[in-house]
Amino acid sequence: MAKSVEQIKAESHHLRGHLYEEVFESLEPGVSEESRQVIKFFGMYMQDDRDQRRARKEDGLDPAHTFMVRIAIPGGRLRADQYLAIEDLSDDIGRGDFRLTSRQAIQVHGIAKGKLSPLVSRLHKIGISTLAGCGDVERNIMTCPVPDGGGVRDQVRSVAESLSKTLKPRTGAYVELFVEGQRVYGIREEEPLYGDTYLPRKFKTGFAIEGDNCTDVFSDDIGIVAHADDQGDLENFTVIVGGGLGHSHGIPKTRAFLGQLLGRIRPENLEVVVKAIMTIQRDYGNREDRRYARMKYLVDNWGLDVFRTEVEARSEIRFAPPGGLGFQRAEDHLGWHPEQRYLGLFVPQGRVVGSVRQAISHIVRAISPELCVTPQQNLLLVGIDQAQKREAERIWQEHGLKRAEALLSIHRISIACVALPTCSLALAEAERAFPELMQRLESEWVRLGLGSESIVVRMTGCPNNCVRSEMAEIGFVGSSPGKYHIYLGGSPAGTRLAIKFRERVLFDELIPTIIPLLEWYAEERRPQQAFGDWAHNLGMHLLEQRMQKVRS
Ligand code: SRM
Ligand code: SF4
Repeated sequence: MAKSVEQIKAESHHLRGHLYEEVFESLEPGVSEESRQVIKFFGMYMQDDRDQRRARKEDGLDPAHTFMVRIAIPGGRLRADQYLAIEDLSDDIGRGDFRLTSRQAIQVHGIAKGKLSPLVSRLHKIGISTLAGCGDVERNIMTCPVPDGGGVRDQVRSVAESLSKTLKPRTGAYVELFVEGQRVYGIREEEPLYGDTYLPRKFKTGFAIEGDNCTDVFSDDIGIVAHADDQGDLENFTVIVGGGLGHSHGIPKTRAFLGQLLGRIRPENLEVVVKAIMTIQRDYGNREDRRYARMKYLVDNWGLDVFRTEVEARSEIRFAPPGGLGFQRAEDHLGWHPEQRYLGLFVPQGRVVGSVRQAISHIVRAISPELCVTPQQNLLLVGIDQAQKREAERIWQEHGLKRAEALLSIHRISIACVALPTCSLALAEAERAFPELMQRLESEWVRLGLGSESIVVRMTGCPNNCVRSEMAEIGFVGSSPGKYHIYLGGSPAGTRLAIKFRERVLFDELIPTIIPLLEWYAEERRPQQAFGDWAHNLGMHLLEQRMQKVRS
Protein backbone atom coordinates (compact mmCIF):
# COMPACT_ATOMS: atom_id res chain seq x y z
CA MET A 1 0.00 0.00 0.00
CA ALA A 2 1.22 3.50 -0.80
CA LYS A 3 2.55 5.41 2.18
CA SER A 4 0.50 8.28 3.55
CA VAL A 5 2.00 11.76 3.41
CA GLU A 6 2.21 11.65 7.23
CA GLN A 7 4.26 8.47 7.07
CA ILE A 8 6.49 9.92 4.34
CA LYS A 9 7.19 13.03 6.43
CA ALA A 10 7.85 11.00 9.58
CA GLU A 11 10.34 8.74 7.82
CA SER A 12 12.06 11.51 5.88
CA HIS A 13 14.62 12.51 8.57
CA HIS A 14 13.58 16.12 8.34
CA LEU A 15 13.00 16.16 4.62
CA ARG A 16 15.95 14.15 3.39
CA GLY A 17 14.08 10.97 2.44
CA HIS A 18 15.53 9.46 -0.74
CA LEU A 19 16.12 12.82 -2.38
CA TYR A 20 19.87 12.43 -2.70
CA GLU A 21 19.57 9.12 -4.53
CA GLU A 22 16.64 10.20 -6.68
CA VAL A 23 17.68 13.75 -7.54
CA PHE A 24 21.43 13.36 -7.83
CA GLU A 25 22.09 9.73 -8.67
CA SER A 26 19.13 8.50 -10.69
CA LEU A 27 19.02 9.21 -14.43
CA GLU A 28 15.20 9.24 -14.52
CA PRO A 29 13.75 12.70 -15.34
CA GLY A 30 11.36 12.51 -12.38
CA VAL A 31 11.28 11.22 -8.81
CA SER A 32 9.11 8.68 -6.96
CA GLU A 33 5.75 9.64 -5.43
CA GLU A 34 7.38 9.62 -2.02
CA SER A 35 10.11 12.05 -3.06
CA ARG A 36 7.56 14.15 -4.90
CA GLN A 37 5.93 14.86 -1.52
CA VAL A 38 9.22 15.59 0.23
CA ILE A 39 10.66 17.83 -2.47
CA LYS A 40 7.61 20.09 -2.29
CA PHE A 41 8.91 21.44 1.02
CA PHE A 42 11.78 22.91 -0.99
CA GLY A 43 9.39 24.75 -3.30
CA MET A 44 9.70 22.18 -6.09
CA TYR A 45 6.77 20.51 -7.86
CA MET A 46 7.19 17.65 -10.29
CA GLN A 47 5.00 18.34 -13.32
CA ASP A 48 4.51 17.35 -16.93
CA ASP A 49 3.16 19.31 -19.89
CA ARG A 50 -0.48 18.25 -20.06
CA ASP A 51 -0.77 19.42 -23.67
CA GLN A 52 1.68 16.67 -24.58
CA ARG A 53 0.43 13.98 -22.22
CA ARG A 54 -1.96 12.16 -24.53
CA ALA A 55 0.34 12.17 -27.56
CA ARG A 56 3.21 10.84 -25.47
CA LYS A 57 1.00 8.12 -24.07
CA GLU A 58 -0.14 7.14 -27.56
CA ASP A 59 3.51 6.95 -28.57
CA GLY A 60 4.19 4.70 -25.59
CA LEU A 61 6.26 7.39 -23.83
CA ASP A 62 6.27 8.30 -20.13
CA PRO A 63 5.24 11.83 -19.18
CA ALA A 64 8.09 14.31 -19.81
CA HIS A 65 8.72 15.33 -16.20
CA THR A 66 10.17 18.69 -15.29
CA PHE A 67 9.88 20.77 -12.13
CA MET A 68 8.19 24.02 -11.27
CA VAL A 69 10.18 25.94 -8.69
CA ARG A 70 8.51 28.48 -6.42
CA ILE A 71 10.77 31.16 -5.02
CA ALA A 72 9.41 32.40 -1.70
CA ILE A 73 9.68 36.18 -1.40
CA PRO A 74 8.12 37.46 1.84
CA GLY A 75 5.92 40.43 1.01
CA GLY A 76 7.05 40.12 -2.62
CA ARG A 77 9.98 42.54 -2.20
CA LEU A 78 13.24 41.94 -4.06
CA ARG A 79 16.30 43.88 -5.18
CA ALA A 80 17.09 44.65 -8.81
CA ASP A 81 20.06 42.24 -8.83
CA GLN A 82 17.86 39.46 -7.43
CA TYR A 83 15.25 40.08 -10.09
CA LEU A 84 17.86 40.02 -12.83
CA ALA A 85 19.34 36.82 -11.43
CA ILE A 86 15.92 35.13 -11.64
CA GLU A 87 15.64 36.37 -15.20
CA ASP A 88 19.06 34.89 -16.05
CA LEU A 89 18.15 31.62 -14.35
CA SER A 90 14.96 31.32 -16.33
CA ASP A 91 17.06 31.68 -19.50
CA ASP A 92 19.90 29.38 -18.53
CA ILE A 93 17.93 26.73 -16.68
CA GLY A 94 14.22 27.21 -17.44
CA ARG A 95 12.23 28.16 -20.51
CA GLY A 96 12.97 31.86 -20.53
CA ASP A 97 9.80 32.93 -18.76
CA PHE A 98 8.48 33.05 -15.20
CA ARG A 99 5.37 34.00 -13.27
CA LEU A 100 4.45 36.40 -10.52
CA THR A 101 2.04 34.57 -8.22
CA SER A 102 -1.08 35.54 -6.31
CA ARG A 103 0.94 35.22 -3.05
CA GLN A 104 3.73 37.56 -4.16
CA ALA A 105 6.14 34.75 -5.03
CA ILE A 106 7.83 33.89 -8.34
CA GLN A 107 7.46 30.58 -10.16
CA VAL A 108 9.82 29.23 -12.79
CA HIS A 109 8.47 26.27 -14.77
CA GLY A 110 10.14 23.61 -16.86
CA ILE A 111 13.31 22.97 -14.81
CA ALA A 112 15.03 19.66 -15.53
CA LYS A 113 15.77 17.63 -12.39
CA GLY A 114 19.52 17.95 -12.87
CA LYS A 115 19.23 21.75 -12.85
CA LEU A 116 17.46 22.05 -9.49
CA SER A 117 20.66 22.19 -7.52
CA PRO A 118 22.39 24.79 -9.77
CA LEU A 119 19.24 26.90 -9.57
CA VAL A 120 19.06 26.77 -5.77
CA SER A 121 22.81 27.44 -5.44
CA ARG A 122 22.59 30.54 -7.60
CA LEU A 123 19.58 31.83 -5.67
CA HIS A 124 21.32 31.06 -2.38
CA LYS A 125 24.27 33.25 -3.37
CA ILE A 126 21.99 36.26 -3.78
CA GLY A 127 20.07 35.62 -0.57
CA ILE A 128 16.83 34.14 -1.85
CA SER A 129 15.38 30.72 -1.40
CA THR A 130 12.76 28.25 -2.52
CA LEU A 131 12.60 26.63 0.94
CA ALA A 132 8.97 26.38 2.13
CA GLY A 133 7.64 27.66 -1.18
CA CYS A 134 5.34 24.64 -0.84
CA GLY A 135 4.85 21.81 1.67
CA ASP A 136 3.09 21.43 5.02
CA VAL A 137 4.71 24.51 6.54
CA GLU A 138 4.22 28.26 6.63
CA ARG A 139 4.06 29.49 3.02
CA ASN A 140 5.08 32.82 1.54
CA ILE A 141 3.88 35.51 3.93
CA MET A 142 1.96 38.28 2.23
CA THR A 143 1.86 41.96 3.01
CA CYS A 144 0.76 45.13 1.24
CA PRO A 145 3.39 45.86 -1.45
CA VAL A 146 3.23 49.65 -1.09
CA PRO A 147 6.23 51.51 0.40
CA ASP A 148 5.34 54.40 2.72
CA GLY A 149 8.56 55.99 3.84
CA GLY A 150 8.86 54.18 7.17
CA GLY A 151 5.12 54.37 7.96
CA VAL A 152 2.84 51.55 9.02
CA ARG A 153 3.17 49.66 5.74
CA ASP A 154 6.96 49.57 5.92
CA GLN A 155 6.83 48.68 9.61
CA VAL A 156 4.48 45.80 8.85
CA ARG A 157 6.76 44.65 6.03
CA SER A 158 9.67 44.29 8.43
CA VAL A 159 7.44 42.42 10.91
CA ALA A 160 6.38 40.09 8.07
CA GLU A 161 9.97 39.52 6.94
CA SER A 162 11.15 38.74 10.43
CA LEU A 163 8.16 36.44 11.10
CA SER A 164 8.89 34.66 7.85
CA LYS A 165 12.47 33.93 9.00
CA THR A 166 11.25 32.71 12.38
CA LEU A 167 8.75 30.32 10.83
CA LYS A 168 11.05 28.71 8.26
CA PRO A 169 11.76 25.02 8.83
CA ARG A 170 15.11 24.54 10.57
CA THR A 171 16.15 21.42 8.65
CA GLY A 172 19.61 21.58 7.10
CA ALA A 173 18.47 19.29 4.30
CA TYR A 174 17.80 22.13 1.84
CA VAL A 175 21.31 23.59 1.93
CA GLU A 176 22.94 20.20 2.36
CA LEU A 177 21.26 18.70 -0.69
CA PHE A 178 20.64 21.54 -3.07
CA VAL A 179 23.49 23.94 -2.29
CA GLU A 180 26.25 21.59 -1.17
CA GLY A 181 25.09 18.61 -3.26
CA GLN A 182 25.65 16.06 -0.50
CA ARG A 183 23.69 13.98 1.92
CA VAL A 184 24.72 13.94 5.54
CA TYR A 185 23.73 10.63 7.11
CA GLY A 186 22.64 10.00 10.69
CA ILE A 187 22.10 13.67 11.43
CA ARG A 188 20.38 14.65 14.67
CA GLU A 189 18.47 17.87 14.45
CA GLU A 190 15.26 19.33 15.73
CA GLU A 191 12.35 21.21 14.28
CA PRO A 192 11.31 23.09 17.43
CA LEU A 193 8.17 24.56 15.89
CA TYR A 194 7.13 21.89 13.42
CA GLY A 195 8.28 18.63 14.97
CA ASP A 196 9.11 15.56 12.90
CA THR A 197 5.90 15.51 10.87
CA TYR A 198 5.56 19.23 10.23
CA LEU A 199 2.02 20.59 9.98
CA PRO A 200 -0.95 18.50 8.82
CA ARG A 201 -1.23 20.69 5.71
CA LYS A 202 -0.02 23.90 4.07
CA PHE A 203 -0.30 26.98 6.27
CA LYS A 204 -0.75 30.58 5.12
CA THR A 205 -0.35 33.91 6.85
CA GLY A 206 -1.06 37.31 5.37
CA PHE A 207 -0.93 40.91 6.65
CA ALA A 208 -3.20 43.77 5.59
CA ILE A 209 -3.39 47.37 6.65
CA GLU A 210 -6.64 48.71 8.12
CA GLY A 211 -8.69 50.07 5.21
CA ASP A 212 -6.92 48.18 2.40
CA ASN A 213 -7.39 44.45 2.02
CA CYS A 214 -5.19 44.05 -1.06
CA THR A 215 -3.85 40.77 0.34
CA ASP A 216 -7.26 39.12 0.92
CA VAL A 217 -6.53 38.35 4.59
CA PHE A 218 -9.82 36.53 5.12
CA SER A 219 -8.57 33.72 2.89
CA ASP A 220 -5.54 32.86 5.05
CA ASP A 221 -5.10 30.43 7.94
CA ILE A 222 -3.95 33.50 9.87
CA GLY A 223 -4.86 36.98 8.67
CA ILE A 224 -3.29 39.91 10.50
CA VAL A 225 -4.61 43.44 10.10
CA ALA A 226 -2.39 46.31 11.24
CA HIS A 227 -3.86 49.38 12.93
CA ALA A 228 -1.88 52.62 13.06
CA ASP A 229 -1.91 55.28 15.80
CA ASP A 230 -2.46 59.00 15.21
CA GLN A 231 1.16 59.43 14.10
CA GLY A 232 0.74 56.71 11.47
CA ASP A 233 2.88 54.19 13.38
CA LEU A 234 1.98 50.58 13.97
CA GLU A 235 -0.16 50.34 17.11
CA ASN A 236 -1.69 46.89 17.22
CA PHE A 237 -2.93 43.95 15.16
CA THR A 238 -6.31 42.30 14.74
CA VAL A 239 -5.82 38.58 14.27
CA ILE A 240 -8.12 36.55 12.02
CA VAL A 241 -8.09 32.74 11.89
CA GLY A 242 -9.49 29.86 9.90
CA GLY A 243 -9.75 31.20 6.35
CA GLY A 244 -9.05 29.00 3.34
CA LEU A 245 -10.71 28.65 -0.02
CA GLY A 246 -9.80 25.30 -1.60
CA HIS A 247 -12.47 22.61 -1.88
CA SER A 248 -13.42 19.75 -4.17
CA HIS A 249 -16.42 19.66 -6.49
CA GLY A 250 -18.83 16.97 -5.34
CA ILE A 251 -17.33 16.54 -1.85
CA PRO A 252 -19.77 18.71 0.10
CA LYS A 253 -17.94 18.68 3.43
CA THR A 254 -14.98 20.41 1.81
CA ARG A 255 -15.67 24.10 1.45
CA ALA A 256 -14.33 27.62 1.37
CA PHE A 257 -14.19 29.46 4.67
CA LEU A 258 -13.77 33.10 5.50
CA GLY A 259 -11.43 33.79 8.42
CA GLN A 260 -13.00 34.86 11.72
CA LEU A 261 -11.91 37.68 14.03
CA LEU A 262 -9.99 36.33 17.01
CA GLY A 263 -9.13 39.65 18.62
CA ARG A 264 -6.53 42.37 18.95
CA ILE A 265 -2.97 42.15 20.28
CA ARG A 266 0.10 44.33 20.73
CA PRO A 267 2.77 43.99 18.00
CA GLU A 268 5.36 42.61 20.46
CA ASN A 269 3.02 39.66 21.14
CA LEU A 270 2.52 38.69 17.53
CA GLU A 271 5.20 36.03 17.28
CA VAL A 272 4.09 34.14 20.36
CA VAL A 273 0.45 34.27 19.24
CA VAL A 274 1.24 33.07 15.71
CA LYS A 275 3.32 30.21 17.11
CA ALA A 276 0.52 29.28 19.51
CA ILE A 277 -1.96 29.13 16.63
CA MET A 278 0.40 27.08 14.48
CA THR A 279 1.15 24.60 17.23
CA ILE A 280 -2.58 24.12 17.87
CA GLN A 281 -2.97 23.20 14.22
CA ARG A 282 0.16 21.02 14.47
CA ASP A 283 -1.21 19.15 17.49
CA TYR A 284 -4.93 18.97 16.69
CA GLY A 285 -5.25 19.41 12.91
CA ASN A 286 -6.59 16.41 10.99
CA ARG A 287 -3.75 14.07 10.01
CA GLU A 288 -6.06 11.26 8.82
CA ASP A 289 -7.51 12.86 5.73
CA ARG A 290 -5.67 15.64 3.87
CA ARG A 291 -8.92 16.90 2.40
CA TYR A 292 -9.95 18.12 5.87
CA ALA A 293 -6.50 18.93 7.22
CA ARG A 294 -6.42 22.72 6.80
CA MET A 295 -6.83 24.69 10.01
CA LYS A 296 -10.16 26.10 8.80
CA TYR A 297 -11.80 22.75 9.58
CA LEU A 298 -10.31 22.71 13.08
CA VAL A 299 -11.53 26.25 13.81
CA ASP A 300 -14.94 25.32 12.46
CA ASN A 301 -15.12 22.12 14.53
CA TRP A 302 -14.01 23.71 17.77
CA GLY A 303 -15.81 27.02 17.32
CA LEU A 304 -14.02 30.37 17.61
CA ASP A 305 -14.38 30.75 21.39
CA VAL A 306 -12.79 27.40 22.21
CA PHE A 307 -10.04 28.10 19.69
CA ARG A 308 -9.36 31.52 21.22
CA THR A 309 -9.22 30.06 24.73
CA GLU A 310 -6.57 27.58 23.61
CA VAL A 311 -4.53 30.29 21.86
CA GLU A 312 -4.68 32.42 25.00
CA ALA A 313 -3.63 29.48 27.16
CA ARG A 314 -0.65 28.63 24.96
CA SER A 315 0.52 32.17 24.36
CA GLU A 316 -0.38 33.57 27.78
CA ILE A 317 -1.72 36.60 25.93
CA ARG A 318 -5.30 37.80 26.26
CA PHE A 319 -7.00 39.19 23.19
CA ALA A 320 -8.70 42.58 23.25
CA PRO A 321 -11.84 42.93 21.09
CA PRO A 322 -10.92 43.20 17.37
CA GLY A 323 -10.39 46.66 15.89
CA GLY A 324 -12.53 48.05 13.06
CA LEU A 325 -11.02 46.88 9.79
CA GLY A 326 -12.48 49.64 7.61
CA PHE A 327 -12.01 47.61 4.43
CA GLN A 328 -13.69 49.48 1.59
CA ARG A 329 -11.93 47.87 -1.33
CA ALA A 330 -8.75 46.04 -2.27
CA GLU A 331 -6.42 48.43 -4.05
CA ASP A 332 -4.46 47.24 -7.11
CA HIS A 333 -1.70 49.79 -6.32
CA LEU A 334 -0.92 50.27 -10.02
CA GLY A 335 0.17 53.47 -11.76
CA TRP A 336 2.34 56.33 -10.51
CA HIS A 337 2.26 57.36 -6.85
CA PRO A 338 4.53 60.40 -6.50
CA GLU A 339 4.34 60.75 -2.70
CA GLN A 340 5.29 57.15 -2.06
CA ARG A 341 7.59 57.09 -5.08
CA TYR A 342 6.50 53.92 -6.75
CA LEU A 343 5.14 52.91 -10.15
CA GLY A 344 2.87 49.88 -10.52
CA LEU A 345 3.08 47.97 -13.82
CA PHE A 346 0.27 45.72 -15.00
CA VAL A 347 1.62 42.26 -15.87
CA PRO A 348 -1.10 40.25 -17.67
CA GLN A 349 -1.76 37.03 -15.72
CA GLY A 350 1.55 37.59 -13.92
CA ARG A 351 3.37 36.17 -16.93
CA VAL A 352 6.83 37.61 -17.36
CA VAL A 353 7.26 36.61 -20.97
CA GLY A 354 7.78 38.20 -24.41
CA SER A 355 7.53 41.99 -24.55
CA VAL A 356 6.59 42.26 -20.84
CA ARG A 357 9.73 40.42 -19.88
CA GLN A 358 11.90 42.48 -22.22
CA ALA A 359 10.42 45.74 -21.00
CA ILE A 360 10.88 44.91 -17.30
CA SER A 361 14.40 43.74 -18.00
CA HIS A 362 15.31 47.01 -19.75
CA ILE A 363 13.72 49.07 -17.00
CA VAL A 364 15.47 47.22 -14.19
CA ARG A 365 18.82 47.53 -15.95
CA ALA A 366 18.24 51.23 -16.69
CA ILE A 367 17.03 52.52 -13.31
CA SER A 368 17.80 49.70 -10.88
CA PRO A 369 14.68 50.01 -8.70
CA GLU A 370 13.63 47.79 -5.84
CA LEU A 371 10.75 45.60 -6.98
CA CYS A 372 7.66 44.24 -5.32
CA VAL A 373 5.30 41.53 -6.54
CA THR A 374 1.69 42.39 -5.72
CA PRO A 375 -1.03 39.97 -4.59
CA GLN A 376 -2.67 40.51 -8.00
CA GLN A 377 0.38 39.17 -9.88
CA ASN A 378 1.67 42.63 -10.85
CA LEU A 379 4.96 44.42 -10.23
CA LEU A 380 5.81 47.67 -8.44
CA LEU A 381 9.00 49.64 -9.09
CA VAL A 382 9.80 51.01 -5.67
CA GLY A 383 11.76 54.08 -4.50
CA ILE A 384 12.05 55.86 -7.85
CA ASP A 385 11.97 59.57 -8.68
CA GLN A 386 10.10 61.46 -11.43
CA ALA A 387 12.92 61.10 -13.96
CA GLN A 388 13.21 57.36 -13.35
CA LYS A 389 9.44 57.01 -13.61
CA ARG A 390 9.48 58.81 -16.96
CA GLU A 391 12.27 56.54 -18.19
CA ALA A 392 10.42 53.42 -16.99
CA GLU A 393 7.22 54.49 -18.72
CA ARG A 394 9.11 55.34 -21.88
CA ILE A 395 10.63 51.86 -22.03
CA TRP A 396 7.31 50.22 -21.13
CA GLN A 397 5.47 52.02 -23.91
CA GLU A 398 8.31 51.46 -26.38
CA HIS A 399 7.54 47.75 -26.00
CA GLY A 400 3.92 48.35 -26.99
CA LEU A 401 2.61 48.09 -23.42
CA LYS A 402 0.02 50.35 -21.85
CA ARG A 403 0.44 52.41 -18.70
CA ALA A 404 -1.88 51.17 -15.95
CA GLU A 405 -3.72 54.51 -16.04
CA ALA A 406 -4.73 53.78 -19.65
CA LEU A 407 -6.35 50.45 -18.75
CA LEU A 408 -9.92 49.90 -17.60
CA SER A 409 -10.17 49.30 -13.88
CA ILE A 410 -11.89 45.92 -14.51
CA HIS A 411 -8.83 44.91 -16.55
CA ARG A 412 -6.28 45.98 -13.95
CA ILE A 413 -7.80 44.25 -10.95
CA SER A 414 -8.84 40.93 -12.51
CA ILE A 415 -6.67 37.81 -12.41
CA ALA A 416 -6.48 34.14 -13.42
CA CYS A 417 -4.50 31.18 -12.12
CA VAL A 418 -1.84 29.22 -14.00
CA ALA A 419 -3.95 26.11 -14.75
CA LEU A 420 -3.14 24.29 -18.02
CA PRO A 421 -0.78 23.07 -19.27
CA THR A 422 1.41 22.79 -16.17
CA CYS A 423 -0.96 22.46 -13.23
CA SER A 424 -1.67 18.82 -12.53
CA LEU A 425 -4.97 19.68 -10.80
CA ALA A 426 -6.51 21.89 -13.49
CA LEU A 427 -9.94 20.78 -14.70
CA ALA A 428 -10.23 23.62 -17.23
CA GLU A 429 -8.20 26.44 -18.75
CA ALA A 430 -7.71 29.67 -16.81
CA GLU A 431 -4.65 31.82 -17.62
CA ARG A 432 -4.77 30.96 -21.34
CA ALA A 433 -8.54 31.50 -21.66
CA PHE A 434 -8.73 34.62 -19.51
CA PRO A 435 -7.70 37.29 -22.06
CA GLU A 436 -10.48 36.22 -24.44
CA LEU A 437 -13.04 36.06 -21.64
CA MET A 438 -12.06 39.49 -20.36
CA GLN A 439 -12.18 40.98 -23.84
CA ARG A 440 -15.80 39.84 -24.18
CA LEU A 441 -16.71 40.96 -20.67
CA GLU A 442 -15.02 44.33 -21.03
CA SER A 443 -16.81 45.13 -24.27
CA GLU A 444 -20.18 44.46 -22.54
CA TRP A 445 -19.05 46.48 -19.52
CA VAL A 446 -18.22 49.45 -21.75
CA ARG A 447 -21.39 49.04 -23.86
CA LEU A 448 -23.42 49.38 -20.65
CA GLY A 449 -21.66 52.60 -19.72
CA LEU A 450 -19.74 50.98 -16.87
CA GLY A 451 -16.25 51.52 -18.29
CA SER A 452 -15.10 53.75 -15.45
CA GLU A 453 -16.40 51.38 -12.75
CA SER A 454 -14.31 48.70 -11.12
CA ILE A 455 -15.27 45.05 -10.68
CA VAL A 456 -13.15 42.16 -9.46
CA VAL A 457 -13.29 39.19 -11.85
CA ARG A 458 -11.21 36.07 -11.23
CA MET A 459 -10.85 32.74 -12.97
CA THR A 460 -9.39 29.44 -11.80
CA GLY A 461 -9.07 26.10 -13.53
CA CYS A 462 -10.45 24.23 -10.49
CA PRO A 463 -12.01 24.90 -7.08
CA ASN A 464 -8.66 25.11 -5.32
CA ASN A 465 -9.13 28.82 -5.81
CA CYS A 466 -5.51 29.77 -6.37
CA VAL A 467 -6.45 33.33 -7.30
CA ARG A 468 -9.20 33.45 -4.68
CA SER A 469 -12.02 33.35 -7.28
CA GLU A 470 -14.70 32.60 -4.75
CA MET A 471 -14.05 35.94 -3.08
CA ALA A 472 -14.42 37.86 -6.36
CA GLU A 473 -17.43 39.85 -7.46
CA ILE A 474 -17.61 37.44 -10.40
CA GLY A 475 -15.67 34.19 -10.13
CA PHE A 476 -15.32 31.57 -12.87
CA VAL A 477 -14.22 28.23 -11.45
CA GLY A 478 -13.29 25.34 -13.77
CA SER A 479 -15.47 22.25 -13.35
CA SER A 480 -14.42 20.11 -16.35
CA PRO A 481 -12.72 20.77 -19.68
CA GLY A 482 -14.30 23.88 -21.24
CA LYS A 483 -16.85 24.31 -18.41
CA TYR A 484 -17.06 26.56 -15.37
CA HIS A 485 -19.19 27.27 -12.32
CA ILE A 486 -20.09 30.94 -11.99
CA TYR A 487 -19.84 32.55 -8.54
CA LEU A 488 -21.31 35.97 -7.77
CA GLY A 489 -21.45 38.47 -4.97
CA GLY A 490 -18.03 38.59 -3.36
CA SER A 491 -17.22 42.07 -2.12
CA PRO A 492 -14.67 44.41 -3.73
CA ALA A 493 -12.97 44.57 -0.32
CA GLY A 494 -12.54 40.79 -0.06
CA THR A 495 -14.72 40.52 3.04
CA ARG A 496 -17.33 38.08 1.77
CA LEU A 497 -17.49 34.74 -0.03
CA ALA A 498 -19.23 34.68 -3.40
CA ILE A 499 -22.12 32.26 -3.93
CA LYS A 500 -22.48 29.71 -6.69
CA PHE A 501 -24.92 31.02 -9.30
CA ARG A 502 -24.58 28.57 -12.19
CA GLU A 503 -22.92 25.20 -12.69
CA ARG A 504 -20.99 23.73 -15.62
CA VAL A 505 -21.44 26.62 -18.08
CA LEU A 506 -19.59 26.28 -21.38
CA PHE A 507 -16.81 28.83 -21.88
CA ASP A 508 -18.63 30.47 -24.80
CA GLU A 509 -21.79 30.80 -22.70
CA LEU A 510 -20.15 32.46 -19.70
CA ILE A 511 -20.57 36.06 -20.79
CA PRO A 512 -24.01 35.59 -22.43
CA THR A 513 -25.16 34.00 -19.14
CA ILE A 514 -24.25 37.02 -17.08
CA ILE A 515 -25.22 39.76 -19.57
CA PRO A 516 -28.76 40.16 -18.13
CA LEU A 517 -27.22 40.63 -14.68
CA LEU A 518 -24.84 43.28 -15.96
CA GLU A 519 -27.76 45.06 -17.63
CA TRP A 520 -29.85 45.07 -14.46
CA TYR A 521 -26.89 46.25 -12.46
CA ALA A 522 -26.24 49.10 -14.92
CA GLU A 523 -29.88 50.23 -14.56
CA GLU A 524 -30.47 49.71 -10.86
CA ARG A 525 -27.24 50.32 -9.01
CA ARG A 526 -27.02 53.01 -6.41
CA PRO A 527 -24.20 55.55 -6.77
CA GLN A 528 -20.86 53.88 -5.86
CA GLN A 529 -22.55 50.50 -5.38
CA ALA A 530 -20.23 47.72 -6.56
CA PHE A 531 -21.55 44.87 -8.71
CA GLY A 532 -20.71 42.31 -6.01
CA ASP A 533 -22.62 44.26 -3.36
CA TRP A 534 -25.59 44.70 -5.69
CA ALA A 535 -25.70 40.97 -6.51
CA HIS A 536 -25.26 40.02 -2.85
CA ASN A 537 -28.03 42.37 -1.70
CA LEU A 538 -30.48 40.96 -4.23
CA GLY A 539 -29.51 37.41 -3.39
CA MET A 540 -29.15 34.39 -5.65
CA HIS A 541 -32.80 33.44 -5.27
CA LEU A 542 -34.11 36.72 -6.65
CA LEU A 543 -31.50 36.80 -9.39
CA GLU A 544 -32.54 33.30 -10.38
CA GLN A 545 -36.22 34.26 -10.49
CA ARG A 546 -35.41 37.17 -12.75
CA MET A 547 -33.32 34.96 -15.00
CA GLN A 548 -36.23 32.55 -15.35
CA LYS A 549 -38.52 35.39 -16.40
CA VAL A 550 -36.01 36.39 -19.06
CA ARG A 551 -35.89 32.82 -20.35
CA SER A 552 -39.66 32.43 -20.47
FE1 SRM B 1 -2.46 27.11 -5.28
C1 SRM B 1 -2.15 23.75 -5.45
C2 SRM B 1 -0.67 27.48 -8.08
C3 SRM B 1 -2.13 30.39 -4.58
C4 SRM B 1 -5.03 26.86 -3.05
N1 SRM B 1 -1.52 25.82 -6.51
C5 SRM B 1 -1.48 24.47 -6.39
C6 SRM B 1 -0.52 23.85 -7.41
C7 SRM B 1 0.81 23.75 -6.76
C8 SRM B 1 -0.98 22.53 -8.05
C9 SRM B 1 -0.47 21.24 -7.47
O1 SRM B 1 -0.61 21.01 -6.26
O2 SRM B 1 0.04 20.44 -8.25
C10 SRM B 1 -0.55 24.97 -8.49
C11 SRM B 1 0.69 25.05 -9.37
C12 SRM B 1 0.30 25.41 -10.78
C13 SRM B 1 1.45 25.64 -11.67
O3 SRM B 1 1.64 24.88 -12.63
O4 SRM B 1 2.17 26.61 -11.47
C14 SRM B 1 -0.91 26.18 -7.66
N2 SRM B 1 -1.46 28.62 -6.11
C15 SRM B 1 -0.85 28.60 -7.32
C16 SRM B 1 -0.43 29.98 -7.76
C17 SRM B 1 0.87 30.00 -8.57
C18 SRM B 1 -1.57 30.61 -8.56
C19 SRM B 1 -1.23 31.80 -9.42
O5 SRM B 1 -1.57 31.72 -10.60
O6 SRM B 1 -0.68 32.77 -8.94
C20 SRM B 1 -0.36 30.67 -6.39
C21 SRM B 1 1.00 30.52 -5.75
C22 SRM B 1 1.02 30.94 -4.34
C23 SRM B 1 2.39 31.16 -3.76
O7 SRM B 1 3.15 31.94 -4.34
O8 SRM B 1 2.67 30.59 -2.71
C24 SRM B 1 -1.39 29.85 -5.61
N3 SRM B 1 -3.36 28.39 -3.98
C25 SRM B 1 -3.16 29.74 -3.94
C26 SRM B 1 -4.20 30.36 -3.17
C27 SRM B 1 -4.37 31.85 -2.94
C28 SRM B 1 -3.63 32.31 -1.74
O9 SRM B 1 -2.90 31.55 -1.09
O10 SRM B 1 -3.78 33.49 -1.42
C29 SRM B 1 -5.06 29.35 -2.75
C30 SRM B 1 -6.39 29.54 -1.97
C31 SRM B 1 -6.20 29.84 -0.55
C32 SRM B 1 -6.08 28.58 0.24
O11 SRM B 1 -4.97 28.07 0.37
O12 SRM B 1 -7.11 28.09 0.70
C33 SRM B 1 -4.50 28.12 -3.25
N4 SRM B 1 -3.40 25.57 -4.36
C34 SRM B 1 -4.46 25.69 -3.51
C35 SRM B 1 -4.92 24.36 -3.17
C36 SRM B 1 -6.11 24.03 -2.25
C37 SRM B 1 -5.69 23.93 -0.84
C38 SRM B 1 -6.82 23.44 0.03
O13 SRM B 1 -6.86 23.80 1.20
O14 SRM B 1 -7.65 22.66 -0.42
C39 SRM B 1 -4.09 23.45 -3.87
C40 SRM B 1 -4.17 21.91 -3.84
C41 SRM B 1 -3.64 21.32 -2.59
O15 SRM B 1 -3.00 21.95 -1.77
O16 SRM B 1 -3.88 20.12 -2.44
C42 SRM B 1 -3.15 24.25 -4.62
FE1 SF4 C 1 -4.15 24.64 -10.63
FE2 SF4 C 1 -6.60 24.75 -9.65
FE3 SF4 C 1 -4.69 26.22 -8.58
FE4 SF4 C 1 -5.60 26.86 -10.94
S1 SF4 C 1 -6.81 26.85 -9.06
S2 SF4 C 1 -3.44 26.73 -10.38
S3 SF4 C 1 -6.06 24.89 -11.81
S4 SF4 C 1 -4.75 24.04 -8.55
